[in-house]
Amino acid sequence: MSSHISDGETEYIWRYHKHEMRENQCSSVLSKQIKAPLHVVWSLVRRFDQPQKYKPFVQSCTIQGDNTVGSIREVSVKSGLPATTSTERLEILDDEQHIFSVKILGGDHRLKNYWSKITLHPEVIDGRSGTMVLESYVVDIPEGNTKDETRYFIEALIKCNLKSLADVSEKLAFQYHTEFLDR
Ligand code: A8S
Repeated sequence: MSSHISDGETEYIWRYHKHEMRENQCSSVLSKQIKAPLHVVWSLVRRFDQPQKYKPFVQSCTIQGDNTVGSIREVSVKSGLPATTSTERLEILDDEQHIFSVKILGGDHRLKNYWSKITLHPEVIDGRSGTMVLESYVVDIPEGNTKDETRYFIEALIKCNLKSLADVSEKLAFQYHTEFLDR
């Protein structure tokens, strides 16, 4: 977790990112500040059918369902990773409170019972509307691995996803802004 966690953030974490955890599981919470309005970031996060819009490791995605809770997606990841596919179900899509949650059901990878949650929170950054993203997960510690190794692996992937979410959102926000000025 980043070191500049404010009291407000701590409250959000407790409210939205409290996971029930079993003995053989681990979890953590990561945060990312994005210099783009919340609606721009949310437009990317909420698209359960298109994780490739910002996740750098996703090759393609096919969905069964209509992007509502209970829909299932089959994600193909790029080569070079210790997996090729992942089957995932949409658990929460809250357009009012900006909560998005996905559970991994299966796939040829080692993340069993992976459950993730993303929440967005409006924030003013340098006098402009920005967004604080919090992402948390809980997962089984794979046999033969330690808690620290599991955390390190997953946090590395989530950090890449959040960095890319920030880049894509900031680019989109800039485009909207210049289109508006050009009119
Ligand atoms: C996400 C988070 C994770 C995705 C992991 C942790 C994954 O897609 C990748 C490699 C794996 O070994 C597991 O929200 C899996 O994307 C990139 C295929 C699930």
